[in-house]
Amino acid sequence: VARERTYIMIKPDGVQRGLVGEIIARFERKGYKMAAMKLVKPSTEHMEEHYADLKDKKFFPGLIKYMTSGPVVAMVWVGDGVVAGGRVLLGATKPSESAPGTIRGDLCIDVGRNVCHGSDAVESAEKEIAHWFPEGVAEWTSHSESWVYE
Ligand code: DAT
Ligand code: MG
Repeated sequence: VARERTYIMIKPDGVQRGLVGEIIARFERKGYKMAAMKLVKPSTEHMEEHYADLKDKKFFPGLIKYMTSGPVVAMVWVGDGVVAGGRVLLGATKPSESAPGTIRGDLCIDVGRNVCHGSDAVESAEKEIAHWFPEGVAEWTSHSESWVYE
């Protein structure tokens, strides 16, 4: 399994509901390494670009309105297989289908308020990281490295 980076974003409902620490804690305790984090209130244009693949969906206008309704926490996490592994921590898109124990399964009810985003592939992750962190991300070695990986 290759070392990867993924883009994780706590959505405005996650910030408003005080779930920032809870969500970050789940990525930390899994063993993933944080490489970037910032609180931002994104513009409509910036969010439309992030979700460009969904622009023809009927829920797109509502999605953009929701996602620009308050600040989000933008993050980059690093680890072996972190793109798929991050999606496992998130759970299924629809909270009604997300397993208990996952972020969405435990913390939300409505697909239109599903608290957290995670990239769906290595390629989209790299695109999203460039979109949200044009300034680049931190390079650092975690002291846990040899305790998380063989
Ligand atoms: P995911 O966020 O799991 O990658 P996605 O990329 O298909 O899912 O959709 C992006 C977001 O759009 C999703 O987190 C919530 C919203 N969304 C998806 N399907 C929806 C639907 N049927 N009704 C309302 N919002 C929806
Ligand atoms: Mg998606």
